[in-house]
Amino acid sequence: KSQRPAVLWFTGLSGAGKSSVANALEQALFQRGHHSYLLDGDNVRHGLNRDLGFTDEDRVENIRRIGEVARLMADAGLVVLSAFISPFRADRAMVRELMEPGEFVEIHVHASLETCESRDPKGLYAKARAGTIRHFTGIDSPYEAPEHPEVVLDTEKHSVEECVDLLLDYLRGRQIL
Ligand code: GGZ
Repeated sequence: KSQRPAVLWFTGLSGAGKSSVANALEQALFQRGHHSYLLDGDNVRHGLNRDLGFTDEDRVENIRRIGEVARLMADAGLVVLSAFISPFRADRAMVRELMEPGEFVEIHVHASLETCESRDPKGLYAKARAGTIRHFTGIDSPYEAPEHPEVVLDTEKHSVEECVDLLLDYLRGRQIL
C-alpha cells in the first residue's frame, strides 16, 4: 500500500494515553497494509537509551537520539510513530527540524494532570507525590504543552478507537496514507 514517510510524534503526560493510541494506530496501519514502526519506552529506553534516566539532561538526550532514529526510519520510507513524554518544546522543535517539510506531525495527547494522576496505571504518580520517585513529569519536572500541534487528542472526551479514527482521517487528508 502506498504511503508517504512521516513521523507521528505523540507527546503528553504519563497516563495521558500516548502508548494506547499509538499502539492502536499502529495496528490499524498494519491492517491496512502500511509499513510503520512504533518507537516507545519498551523498545528504546530498555535498549538504545538504557544509559539514560529522567534528569532534564537525560530527557534531552533521550529525545535527540529518538529523533535521529526516526529520521533514519523516515528515510527508509516508514510511517514512524513515537510515543514519549518529550516534555520540552525546544527538543520537539529540534526533532521537527530534522525532518523534511511536512513530514513531522506533532500530536498532543491531552488529559489534565488530575485525570492522569487518577488513572495512575503503574502507581508512579503516587510514588512521585510520596517523594519515592524524583523528577516526575507534572509533579516536580515540567511539561511544556505544544503551542501549535498538528493534532490535539483529548482522551478525557474520546476513546482510543475515536482517536485512531481521527488520526486516520487526518493522515488521509494530508495524503500521508
Ligand atoms: C516521567 C517516568 C519517570 C519520571 C519513570 N518522569 O507512564 P509510563 O511510566 O509508562 O511512561 C513514563 C515513562 C516516560 O519516559 P519517556 O522516555 O517517555 O520520558 S521523556 O520523553 O521525558 O524522556 C513513566 C516512566 O517512564 N517514568 N520515571 N521521573 N516518567
